[in-house]
Amino acid sequence: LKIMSVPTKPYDGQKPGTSGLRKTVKEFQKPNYTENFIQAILSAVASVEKLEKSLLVVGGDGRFYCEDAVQIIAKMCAAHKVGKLLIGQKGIFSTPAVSNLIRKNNALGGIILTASHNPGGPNADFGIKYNISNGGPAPDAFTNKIFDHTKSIKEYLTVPNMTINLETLGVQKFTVDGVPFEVEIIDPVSDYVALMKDLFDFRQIKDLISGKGTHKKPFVVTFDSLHGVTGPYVRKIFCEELGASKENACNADPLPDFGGEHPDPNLTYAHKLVERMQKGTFDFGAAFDGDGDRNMILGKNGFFVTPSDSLAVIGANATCIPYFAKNGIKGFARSMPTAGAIDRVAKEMGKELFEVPTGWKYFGNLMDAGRLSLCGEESFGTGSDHIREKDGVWTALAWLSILAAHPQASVESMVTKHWEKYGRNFFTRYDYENCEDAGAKKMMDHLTALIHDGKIIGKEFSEAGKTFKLAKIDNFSYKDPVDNSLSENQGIRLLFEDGSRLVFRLSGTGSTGSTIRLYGDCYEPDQHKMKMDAQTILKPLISVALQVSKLQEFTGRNAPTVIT
Ligand code: VG1
Ligand code: CO
Repeated sequence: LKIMSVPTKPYDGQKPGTSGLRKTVKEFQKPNYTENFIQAILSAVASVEKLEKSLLVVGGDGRFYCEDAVQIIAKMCAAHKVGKLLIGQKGIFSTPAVSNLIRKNNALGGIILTASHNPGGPNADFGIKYNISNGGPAPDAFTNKIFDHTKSIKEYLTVPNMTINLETLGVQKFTVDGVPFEVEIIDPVSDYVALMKDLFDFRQIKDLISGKGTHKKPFVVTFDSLHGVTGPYVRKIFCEELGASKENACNADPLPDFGGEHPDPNLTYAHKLVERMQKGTFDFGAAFDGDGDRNMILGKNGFFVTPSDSLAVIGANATCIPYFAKNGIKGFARSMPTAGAIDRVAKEMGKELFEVPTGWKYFGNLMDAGRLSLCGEESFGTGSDHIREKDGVWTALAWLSILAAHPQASVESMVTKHWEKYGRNFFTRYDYENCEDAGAKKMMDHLTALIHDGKIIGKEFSEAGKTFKLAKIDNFSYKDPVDNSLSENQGIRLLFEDGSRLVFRLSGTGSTGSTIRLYGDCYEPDQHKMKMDAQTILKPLISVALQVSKLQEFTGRNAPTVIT
């Protein structure tokens, strides 16, 4: 086989966002579009590390175009004299599985093919993301390097006549310009299952599900994989290993278009699970996103656990999880817009608490430095330092471990007891998807002007009988305590005197237009208000947000696309 250099020209807009490059499939199918971006990744890697003879992990969530992309990547890696690729059968790996495999095999890195919770199919989205040797998403400094390469690219290297067989497990050997190149196709599930068995006590969870001993009756669990990548992981772990019934693993066959829906585990897009739970026959329900790093946890009758609360409950009960019981908790972290429920747990336990920008890449350094064990984001992401990605299936196992250690407890009782002890952080997020770029930018510029002007500080806003006095307004910036790198402009924050917060930022994961995210949260110690609806509690605060930002005026939107 021979290496070939193919001349090419830069494409605009190949800037990796919050989690890699996400565009429409049609965009990735443009001549050389995918090749350009892969070349930029490989050039960026080669500029800091030895790519020759290295090991890389490659796989994705099974969405449309995954297999084509794997073939392109294999040809190009061979041309760059990479030693070996570890690829999931049919090109499939969940994002957490890739993170694990990079770490387990001391790989140089991995290329993950996913647009996560975005829809898939020929008319929907695709994405490519590079993860570094710690198993986590490449940090900003590295993705900026990739972006620089996309802007100056003139050629890419490939081995046009090489095709790999993605079906058959085992090693395939090639010789490229006299140099050996190897591909190994592996079962996407087994290494991940082994890891979970290390972290959790499967016996204990199995007893909970079957209703053995102190549990007295079976704890009925159900899962919705939304036709994303987690289906095979759910079947193996929850059904085969832990005894959950097969019918209760729903939508567990990965489909290239996710059945035409959004593989996004929230109340809007996973409404079928919500409805199933509302029937009252299940004790526990969990849904996962396309690439398996997000989760939604529900209790009996559809009791919804806000991700910010889920993180706090897991934190407060961490010793129920063997991994934490053994290693201890080094520290906690959350992304800035995530409500501060975990902060109260950290304080009580005397642990460090970090507030980082949105996106999982900011947690990696803290974990590598041994300062962070458990972290999460409001966007249905929870995880620990067992890998360097958030992990949906892990979160469901964490919840089941905690429930197994509390016989007769329910998801709801765990959460309400938590509120009784710590008070409740109410949280909501309004997403205005696919707004016109110009309008969204004008709104952010308007808010930025308010920061510079400063006159708004001290101003009182009254809505629906509540008054909020603005204490501070800024654009969040984060200095990484490990490498001192600075990440600026991570979201405009309005902090009020009573502790309520509003955050505005533009999404970095959409494929077209601008998505505005508006986050609101407040803290409520009053026991009488514990069980109130978050939307009711936060309505006045959101009204203030709309008033201050002039969102409706700038975008023409009267209502959000999604509320979580
Ligand atoms: C969103 C979420 C963020 C998450 C990111 C990747 O980013 O808000 O919390 O880390 O998606 O998740 P943004 O920039 O659109 O707000 V995933 O499951 O798409 O890898
Ligand atoms: Co995801």
